[in-house]
Amino acid sequence: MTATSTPRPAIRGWLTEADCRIEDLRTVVEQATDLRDYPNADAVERNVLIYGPRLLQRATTPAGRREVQAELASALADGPGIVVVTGAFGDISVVDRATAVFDAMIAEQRAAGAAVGDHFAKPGANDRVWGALDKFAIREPRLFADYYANEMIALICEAWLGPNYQVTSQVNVVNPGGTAQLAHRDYHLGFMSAQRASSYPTRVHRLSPGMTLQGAVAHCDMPVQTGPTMYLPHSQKYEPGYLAFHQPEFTAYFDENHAQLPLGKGDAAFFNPALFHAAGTNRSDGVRRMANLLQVSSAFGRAMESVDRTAMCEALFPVLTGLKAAGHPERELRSIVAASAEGYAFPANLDRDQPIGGLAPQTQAELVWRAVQDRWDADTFRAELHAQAARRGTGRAYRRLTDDTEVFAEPPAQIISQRVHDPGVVVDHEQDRL
Ligand SMILES: O=C(O)CCC(=O)C(=O)O
Ligand SMILES: [Fe+2]
Repeated sequence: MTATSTPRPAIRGWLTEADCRIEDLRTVVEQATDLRDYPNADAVERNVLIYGPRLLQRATTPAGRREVQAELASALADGPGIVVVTGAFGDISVVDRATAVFDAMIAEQRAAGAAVGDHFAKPGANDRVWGALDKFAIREPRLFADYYANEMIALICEAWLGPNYQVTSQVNVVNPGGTAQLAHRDYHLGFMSAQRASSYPTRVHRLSPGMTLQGAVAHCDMPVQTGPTMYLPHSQKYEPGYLAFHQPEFTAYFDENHAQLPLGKGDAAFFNPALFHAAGTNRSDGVRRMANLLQVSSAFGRAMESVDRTAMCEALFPVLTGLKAAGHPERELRSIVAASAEGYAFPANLDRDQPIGGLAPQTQAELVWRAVQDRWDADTFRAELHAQAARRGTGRAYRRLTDDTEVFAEPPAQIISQRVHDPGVVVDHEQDRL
């Protein structure tokens, strides 16, 4: 792989809509992706890099893992901005069973008459499950664990975002007859009007794509007539793109020049959120085109969706202890924890959660991991988990959570030591319950 060291042009304060020129986009995107720059890729199709299970074999040593991660990150930043991973899910039955769970959620949404809105599609074109990460974990923790034990997801999330990334998931079903979305970029700056995006300085336009990674897992075979996602390779490098994608001239260019690759069930695509893309039109005869969209956020960023990670950890704990007892590989267990627990210590309430003996308070993921390793019983884990969540909360949330008698039934060591740090906060409860 050739390292590109071309200096980027100096950052000019703010972008305006007048900076959006179609010739500049053409210069950026009308280039060929060269397979020789990506030694771990299997092919280039329509300018998109195709990887396969060989990637994981190469990643079994720490040095090999870093090598493939560096290649993936380079493909996402400086290359086409999109990689397809064939066979990302080796066990298709896991995908099928997850599909059944998502279908049940959609049926319930419909039965409840919930109007599930969408951002880039016409009303009725598709079915959407927002917040599908915690809904899935709480409903089917064992299956969730099988799904998110996936090492390919962990490999690429870590490649782009580093550790402690925050997974969120939104299921998107394009129904037969559903028409294509408009070309767009994704969260953060893609989820606002051009006018609003132009109020953020240029350096923030460069920052936004580094804060999330987009993924899509195919839950059915997706030949082109079913409307797999359309992409404009290399478009993530077009600087005014967050303003440009709203303009009809750019939409027209996308419509004429996009790549649309068929996917097999269990394949996945991962792309830079600044890549121009859109769900396709479903011209099939009855295939409900389902993708599980993974929007994964940096530990340092704000994710688009709020996720009840405490409830997820509670639901997943017995599953994790069971898998550990059955001798499951540690890397898979770590992938499950990474996809569910909060991995970052901040924002913290440092009055209550003082990082004594370190730089940061214990994270939720560290707590889960310790509990699994040390075989805590479920009650102890639950009490510690909620006590930690309460400490992170605001004063009012802390009081509300600690009012829960169950949390206080067996006060764990950390709650007691917490009183030493900040006795005032819970003194009433101490009298009542201890
Ligand atoms: O479902 C797809 O193919 C992509 C959907 C998408 O890009 C979005 O909803 O932001
Ligand atoms: Fe999108």
